[in-house]
Amino acid sequence: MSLVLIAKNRDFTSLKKALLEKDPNLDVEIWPRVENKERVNFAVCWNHPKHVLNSFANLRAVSSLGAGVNHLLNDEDLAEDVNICRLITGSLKEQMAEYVLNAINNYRLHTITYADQRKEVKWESHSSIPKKHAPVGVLGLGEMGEDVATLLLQQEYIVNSWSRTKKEIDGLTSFAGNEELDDFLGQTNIIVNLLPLTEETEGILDLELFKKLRKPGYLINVGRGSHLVEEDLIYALDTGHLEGACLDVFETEPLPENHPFWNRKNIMITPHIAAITPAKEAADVIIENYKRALSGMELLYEVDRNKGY
Ligand code: NDP
Ligand code: OXD
Repeated sequence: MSLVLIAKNRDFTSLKKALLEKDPNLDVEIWPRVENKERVNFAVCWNHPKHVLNSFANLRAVSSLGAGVNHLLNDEDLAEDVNICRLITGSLKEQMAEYVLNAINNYRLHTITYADQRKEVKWESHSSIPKKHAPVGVLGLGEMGEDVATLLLQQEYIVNSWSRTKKEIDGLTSFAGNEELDDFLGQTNIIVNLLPLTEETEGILDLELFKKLRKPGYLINVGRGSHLVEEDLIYALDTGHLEGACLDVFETEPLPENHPFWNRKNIMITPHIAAITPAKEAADVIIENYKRALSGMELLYEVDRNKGY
């Protein structure tokens, strides 16, 4: 029995070390150096290459190295009876909440504008946007979205959320389903995308959606690049439907050097770092799920293939 770590261009040294520190008897291999593929029962994947998973005939479960599983659900080679799970840790949620709060504060307090002005030796003040004039709308109130909303509520923001099912959190206004999306947008200035990428949510961040936001609108995309229609963002910024955006995820990563987003002062860009899975915490969840997979138990954060997340 063995566990394999699979990714393109990723150094797994610290994760392997953390796994072996927790359980020295574990048999951990790093793809592509897998001695005996027949022995592999569990895989941990991030941006794995095509057709690699069907080379493991005795695979029982696959874990994402993060919260998103679109890369696994889109893998047509993954057999129906292989269970899929996500990797959620406390620190992942905390980092995400801090990232979003920071992005909102940068926007409200014009931090990026002042950094740009410094380069131009320009002394000019801008009024900050009061919290009460900037209701935040969180698209997707799952593991990440809930922590983001909770931190923003603690910071006395007005917070709305949109999900498939209604949520009950003190102080939060919850909207659910397609029929309530327009109401949610109409009460939101700063929109934070934390939806999973599914057939239903792909391309959801488009011009139609931006037009329905309260003005001034601001976008924070920490979900996936394919949630956003990139040319619609440019158009929305040029026509005043949005004032700016903070993007952590992109259709193509790394963002190509000649991409138009790089030249936009009102687009803040980070290289997919909003929340990074820490090796030690990841090792705890991976080992627990490896044991569960071997004994046929339900996995932690198991994905419902029918729902698509
Ligand atoms: P969850 O699966 O825990 O939550 C998903 C949320 O989206 C749920 O509230 C769900 O509703 C809602 N949702 C799903 N489909 C729809 C739909 N069609 N209409 C309305 N609501 C919908 O996901 P996580 O919070 O763990 O993560 C969300 C995404 O964030 C990940 O898939 C990943 O892409 C991204 N991510 C990005 C990171 C980064 O570093 N940039 C780090 C971590 C995650 P309901 O609650 O009703 O089921
Ligand atoms: C994740 C991510 O899904 O980092 O965890 O994007």
